[in-house]
Amino acid sequence: MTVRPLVILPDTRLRLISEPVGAVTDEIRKLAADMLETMYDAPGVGLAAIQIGVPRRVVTIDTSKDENAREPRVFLDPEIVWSSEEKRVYDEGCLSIPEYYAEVERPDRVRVRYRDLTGATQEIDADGLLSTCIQHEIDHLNGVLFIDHLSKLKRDRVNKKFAKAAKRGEAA
Ligand code: K1U
Ligand code: ZN
Repeated sequence: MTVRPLVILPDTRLRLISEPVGAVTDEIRKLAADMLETMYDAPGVGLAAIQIGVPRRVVTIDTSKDENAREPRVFLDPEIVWSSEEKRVYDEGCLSIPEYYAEVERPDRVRVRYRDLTGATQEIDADGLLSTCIQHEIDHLNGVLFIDHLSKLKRDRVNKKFAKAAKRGEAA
């Protein structure tokens, strides 16, 4: 397993719509393993393949609190099939927008259909951090970033800060 470099704002690859996985090949299994390694190394609780520059619909998540009891999850071609009317606000971060956090409102609970690494179709009912995280990751698969849920003023500020840092070749 390999830790791969993260794609950082303003890299335009973050705006790509990722392609469906299709058949679960060794390449997809290696991609998922590298994503988990990269996510744990960051550290983060989720990762979408485009965040390591691969435009495929693969997501990894581990929202367990205990580092010694990891619960790695891999979602292939995930789709939200139901969302609750109730909303929840969470102070979100993003490994592609380092050290910036902001409150985002999303559905409190979602049901997600996906395929696992055996190719079997599964459904999961998610609440709490898992719900927030999987919605954030599915947004990445569609070229959407959490800053897109903020006011234009806040989003412009973040985009400017990261564009400036990239120009100087620095971290924002
Ligand atoms: O997709 C990403 O950029 C990963 C992101 C997922 C996420 C976090 C919080 C709310 C929604 C989505 C992160 O993992 S940011 C880092 C983070 O939250 C964290 C890092 C270390 C320990 C615990 C959390
Ligand atoms: Zn993110």
